[in-house]
This record gives sequence, C-alpha cells and structure tokens, in this order.
Amino acid sequence: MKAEPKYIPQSILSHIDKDTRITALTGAGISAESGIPTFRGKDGLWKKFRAEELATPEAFRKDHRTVWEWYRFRQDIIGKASPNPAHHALAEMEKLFCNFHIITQNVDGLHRRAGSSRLCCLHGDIWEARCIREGTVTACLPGKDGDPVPLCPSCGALMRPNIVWFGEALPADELEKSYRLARGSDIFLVIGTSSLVYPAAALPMIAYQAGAALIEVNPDESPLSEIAVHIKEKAGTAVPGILEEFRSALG
Ligand code: BV8
Repeated sequence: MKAEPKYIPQSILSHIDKDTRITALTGAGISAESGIPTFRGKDGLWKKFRAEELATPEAFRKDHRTVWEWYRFRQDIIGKASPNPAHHALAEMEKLFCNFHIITQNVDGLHRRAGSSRLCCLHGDIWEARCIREGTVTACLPGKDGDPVPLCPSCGALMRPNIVWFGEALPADELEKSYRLARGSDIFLVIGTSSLVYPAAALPMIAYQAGAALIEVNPDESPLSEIAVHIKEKAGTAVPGILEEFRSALG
C-alpha cells in the first residue's frame, strides 16, 4: 500500500499529466522567507504607519514625499532580497507543465527573478514609476541628487509608484486574464496570502466553484482554510515538496 503523499492527495496526483492546468496565486507570504515584511504580519508596520494608510491615492495627494520614502524603504529591502526556494519551485513547475501560470499580488519582482515568465501581476511593480501627467511608465530611478521623489524624465512632472493602491482599479487586462485562469484551472494553489484583499481574494473561490482542486500553503489559517487542502507550512518548505510530488507523479 503506497503511503499517502505529504502534501498533495494521491487522488489528485494520480490524475496529473504535463497538460494539467495549474495556477498559483501568491501573496506577500511567499516572499516572507526572502526577508520581505508581509502586509499584515507583526513586521508589517513602517514607522507609525500601516500599509493601508500609505498605499492609497489620498495618502499620495496629502504627502507624496512620505509615500515615496516608504516605497524607497521597501525597494531597499527588496533590492537586498533574493528569490527563495518557493519562488524557484514555482519557476520549475512552469517547465514541467505547459499550462502552469502564476497570478501574483506581490510587487517585489521575485517571481521574475526566479525565472518565472507566465506571470499575471495584479498590483503592479515596485521597480516602475508612472508620470502623473502623461501616464508614461519608466524604470523607477532615483530622483535628482538621490531625492526619493522622482520627476518625469520627459515632462518634469511628479511621478508615482506604478502600483495599484487601495481604491484603485486593477489593470483590466491582468484582471481578466486572472479570472480566465481561475475558471480554467484543474489545480489552484494559494500560497502565502491572507485572502483579504479583493478582487484578488475572489479568485480561489472562482477556481473552486469551477471545479479546481484548491490547495492552500499558509502556516496560519485564512478564510479559505476550511474548503481547501490546507498545508500548514511555510512556502519555502512546502512548495518545493509539492514540486517533488508533482515531478514523481509525472514519472
Ligand atoms: C479595487 C499594492 C475598485 C500596494 C495592494 C470587494 C471588491 C472589490 C474591492 C473591494 C472589495 N472589498 C473591499 C475592497 C476594497 C479593497 C480591499 O480589498 N480592501 C481589503 C483590505 C478589505 N480593494 C481595493 O481597493 C482594490 N481596488 O477593488 O478598486 C475599483 C474598481 C473600478 C474603479 C475604481 C476602483 C485594490 C487592491 C490592491 C491594493 N494594493 N498592493 C503595495 O504593495 O504597496 S494590496 C496588498 O495586499 C499587497 O499587494 C498584498 O499582496 C495584498 C494582499 O495581502 P497578502 O499578500 O495576503 O499579504 P498579508 O500580509 O495580508 O498576508 C500574508 C499571508 O502570508 C498571511 O496569511 C501569513 O499567514 C502568510 N505567511 C506568512 N509567512 C509565510 C506565509 N505563508 C507562507 N509561507 C510563509 N513563510
């Protein structure tokens, strides 16, 4: 009698092949072991602010310098961070399965640095800035003489982080692609997210109601934990373990 695998139920593994449609939705928790603070964890505070108070158009209008200081603080941490085994394992899954995609809420760029390319980025990129006048997007370069606030290289207007703030619409094309992926998944992995921020948090239920097997990797409970196969482990341990179980199931 073959022992039940540690992570993915045998009933799921016995049906996978290289064409199985697998989607991974990732949140800040997948980058925690890279040393990047999560949003709502104990280390989620910056000075006296919380992320929800700074990641808004109102905060930027009120005090764009403080918002830029927060993003430069995060860029500094992210710049020193590297993809961890969970990011690398997802990049490996993309090589094993022709219908493997990642939908990420993260803005840190670590999936791309790990080699993932089939990526749906819902909330933008901390390494990009956008001109508030022209809307042009450029790499997020330092401001004049290292000032944290960058100005548009072509028109000189103020630039903002090219990130989706609370109260702002997500990029329509990325959001539509994420709905399509959720509806068309055989296996939907949910890795390192509190599943509190919408519309991203709606994706696992969309996948589940469309018939996907829902697998959650999170050391803590989340609103999904009751209906998902909940792996109560850190992503850096569990995701490489899931990769190995997928690999052996493919033979
Ligand atoms: C919008 C960029 C409408 C900023 C972010 C219903 C429908 C639509 C909207 C809403 C709705 N209800 C409420 C809203 C409004 C709001 C919302 O959802 N609010 C929440 C707080 C209730 N949503 C919005 O405002 C969205 N906009 O809908 O606009 C609209 C439509 C048309 C026209 C105009 C407007 C925009 C949301 C995007 C906000 N921007 N990020 C930045 O990064 O600076 S969201 C932010 O939260 C991050 O992107 C983050 O990824 C995301 C979710 O958080 P998590 O990733 O889950 O991180 P968190 O810290 O919460 O959790 C970490 C988890 O990891 C924990 O569970 C922990 O246990 C686990 N973990 C820890 N260590 C590990 C681990 N797991 C594994 N391994 C480990 N080692």
